[in-house]
Amino acid sequence: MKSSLKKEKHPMEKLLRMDRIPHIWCPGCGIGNAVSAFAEAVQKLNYDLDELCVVSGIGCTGRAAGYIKTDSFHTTHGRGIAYATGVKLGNPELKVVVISGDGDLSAIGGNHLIHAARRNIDITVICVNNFIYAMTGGQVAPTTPNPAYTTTSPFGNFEAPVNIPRVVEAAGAVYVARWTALHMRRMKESIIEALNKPGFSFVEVIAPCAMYYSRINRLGDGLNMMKFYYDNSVIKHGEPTENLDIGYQEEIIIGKFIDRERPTFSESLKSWKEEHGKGGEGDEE
Ligand SMILES: Cc1ncc(C[n+]2csc(CCOP(=O)(O)OP(=O)(O)O)c2C)c(N)n1
Ligand code: SF4
Repeated sequence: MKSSLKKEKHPMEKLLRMDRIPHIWCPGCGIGNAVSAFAEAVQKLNYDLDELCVVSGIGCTGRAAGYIKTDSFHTTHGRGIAYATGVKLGNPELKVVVISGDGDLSAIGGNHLIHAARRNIDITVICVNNFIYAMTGGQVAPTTPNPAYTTTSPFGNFEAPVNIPRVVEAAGAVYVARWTALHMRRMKESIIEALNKPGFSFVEVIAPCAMYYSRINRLGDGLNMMKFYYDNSVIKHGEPTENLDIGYQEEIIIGKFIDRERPTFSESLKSWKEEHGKGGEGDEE
């Protein structure tokens, strides 16, 4: 007997590598929301997919590049931004986006994060911050609040957590925003703004790791955590980034904090060349 079930098309089929679905992410994980918001932003902007490149490092979030149907790179741990910089300089016409985790971007990749923002490389970084190294079993991360429990902080974390928006602002990012994984519409709009912004743009997404962070801290399932983050966040556009520290189960300030102009790396390079010639002052041409 023929099945009467109609095979429904996935609404994002054009943007996702459907042959890789089902994805690896746990039920209740917040990474999918960030990827959905990104896909919706790309759909809304109507990009030609040949003009877009997505780069990720390693980690659960780092798998994002593998599911998006553009040219993409799943790179080494912490090196997504370095690869993205290379891609952008090799083909300045491309829109280059990095989607990766807080550990990947702010720990092992922290140096690249700072210097890409300083140079104002024209890329957009979407950082899924779940306060933990999830893929490797829930170790403490630079973002872990005090005194959260992790597999490597069994008595609670006492190290001062990094405030990533503050770091990227101080380094020179031209666009900095933060949302929670349930702020789907605002997250999408923010990603659109970031993609449209010439220079280094950064969107942080506060998301649950339902598997490790929530279990060891007895915070319920992923949906409980997402709802908690949503209900306990307050939108404060333009808030100074020094006020954006995140405490353990405390209020989270979200919004658009930085939207400013600086010459991009390519613009600076072009004007330098115009002023100094091909090889700078010592050029003997
Ligand atoms: C050079 C190197 N060091 C360590 C690892 C192990 N490793 C893989 S993913 C990861 C952390 C990922 O954490 P995060 O970026 O926060 O991503 P999440 O899994 O939480 O999304 C680590 C330490 C690695 N793959 N390569
Ligand atoms: S381990 Fe955590 S971060 Fe990784 S897919 Fe599962 S819920 Fe998401």
